[in-house]
This record gives sequence, structure tokens and C-alpha cells, in this order.
Amino acid sequence: MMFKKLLATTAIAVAMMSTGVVQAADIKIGLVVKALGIGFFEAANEGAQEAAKELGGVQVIYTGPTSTTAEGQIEVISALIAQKVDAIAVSANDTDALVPILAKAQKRGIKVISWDSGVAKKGRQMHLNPSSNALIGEMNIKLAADALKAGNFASGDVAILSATPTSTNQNIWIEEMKKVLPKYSNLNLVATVYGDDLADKSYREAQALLKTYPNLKAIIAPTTVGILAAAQAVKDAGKIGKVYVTGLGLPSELAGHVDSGAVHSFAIWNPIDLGYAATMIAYNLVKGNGSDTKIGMGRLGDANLDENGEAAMSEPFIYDASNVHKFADIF
Ligand code: RAM
Repeated sequence: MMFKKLLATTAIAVAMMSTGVVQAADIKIGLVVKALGIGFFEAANEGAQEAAKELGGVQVIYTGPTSTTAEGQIEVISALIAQKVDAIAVSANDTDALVPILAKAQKRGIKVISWDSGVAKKGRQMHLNPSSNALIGEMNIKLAADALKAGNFASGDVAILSATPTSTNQNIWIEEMKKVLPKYSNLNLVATVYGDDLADKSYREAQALLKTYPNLKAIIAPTTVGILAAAQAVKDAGKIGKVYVTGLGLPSELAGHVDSGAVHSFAIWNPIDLGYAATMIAYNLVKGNGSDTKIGMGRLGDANLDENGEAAMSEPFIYDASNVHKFADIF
């Protein structure tokens, strides 16, 4: 009798614990970003924390190196393995360099996905692209063409300011841009340079482009760090209206540059949703939910996986003077 009573009390105590305010995390997910201090990834973390809260019993550990290197990511991934996380979701600084450490994680039973910037197939179970890569590539070129139109330039030189030279996502997008460029005969691509998703290096690379190419009409930066630095460089050089900056950026970071005219328009998907979706997928893998072709992304529906184990979240959105301030408060 006494024993039964004890059991009942324990059951109540356990039940209370699981509904209590201080909840022990049953599942730990490491969210590894290219580098700390980048607004885009901070927004993604916001979404990841939202997913953790919605699921309950989930802890998201937001982490990354201080600069955008594969070596730095290998270190933080090693630490996550030592902490015995259940899943790792990484936006990679290098397609191949992370494969050995991620293979080690998988051998220990940790579920691994890449999101935003992918790792090679051997290093992960699936990859979540923010959107179709072809669509992102074409959109960047179209935005450059729109910028030339806004400046009343019939034609002109354009340059790409990217993140790191090993960044999977930017490299694929640049490839896609080059595929559609022949359709835009008024755009003459003169250079592709790399700011490594560091504000100061991106700024200097943009300055160098302005100096080297006097007929430059647009800088396409498919990186939130690069586009912001390039807009600042154009402004500081007194080239507003002469050179337009476009690419992928955050409304919160670019609203002022749209106002000044350094940026006519730019694009991005919802980075909060991207972090949310990556976390939901990581959780579902840990729980054994989903299949080789479909896995849930919570309020965003299902991710449909292709034969490469890749899925696309949604479509990018274009921002300009008509809507940038409305979204600047969100991300
Ligand atoms: C930067 C990063 C990220 C990319 C965005 C658009 O924040 O390079 O990987 O997706 O830009």
C-alpha cells in the first residue's frame, strides 16, 4: 500500500515537473551559424527559439565561430559532440571541410542537417535551402537589371561581392547568376570579389570595385553582410545614383540605404522562418518523424526532399521604397 502511494506521488511529481516553468530539455539541438554577430543568423536564431518553445522540452544552443571559417566551425561542432547534443543544424562555411567532423557526430547517433549553406551529402542527412537556388540566382541578376533601369542606364558593368570563396550557398547562387546572364545583354559582369562576410573586408572590396571599374553601374552582393557594406561604400564615395547596390539583405539593415538611394531594391526570404524550419526538421529527425521524401517544418508545412536530400523552404521577397520600412521592424 505504502509503495503504491509512493509511486502515485512520484507520478504526480513527474507530471508536475513536465508542466512546470523550469523544464529540463529532453532534446538538445546545436544551431551552428557561419559566424556570430551577423544579423541574418540572429534572426534565424529567433525563429529557432520560437520552434523550441512551441515544441517544449527542446533546447536550441545557438553557436558559431567569431569569423566565417571552417576551422572555427569544426571547433564548435566538436564542443557540441562533447555536450552530447541530439542534433546539429549547420550553415556551412565550406562544403567539404566539415564532412569528417559531421560524420563523427553522425556515428555517435547525432542527427545532422545543413541549412542555408550546405555541406556535401556524406556529411548530413538532409539540406534545407531557403528557396530554389535557380530562382535566387535569376532574381539577383533581375534586380541588377532593375537597378540600371532605375538609374536610366541602358547598359553597364556589374560586379559581384560575395561572402567567402568556399561558401556553398553563395557559390551556387553565383553559378546560377552566370547561367542567366546571357539573357541580360546590357549587363557586363567584370569581377567577382569576396568580403568573407566581414563588414570591414566587404567594405574595402566594394571600395576597390568603385575605383577599378569607372563604368560600374551595379554591385550585386548575395550576402547580407556584403550588401550593407557595399551600400555604405557607395554612399561614402559620393556615388549614390551612379552605382546601385543590390542582392540579398535585411530590411532592418537596409531601410536607410533605400531612403538614400544607394539601394533601389533587394531580396530576401524570411530568416526567422528559416531558423524555425531548420529546428523543426532537426527535431523531427531526432523523433524519427518524416520519410526520405517529406519532413515537417511545423507551421510552415512539409519540406519536400529531392533525390539529393535537399528541400526549399519558400520564395524570396523583393523589397524597395514601397515596403522596406514595413518589414524593417521584423527582420
Ligand atoms: C549572409 C550569409 C548567409 C546568406 C545571407 C543571404 O547572412 O552569407 O549565409 O544566406 O547572407
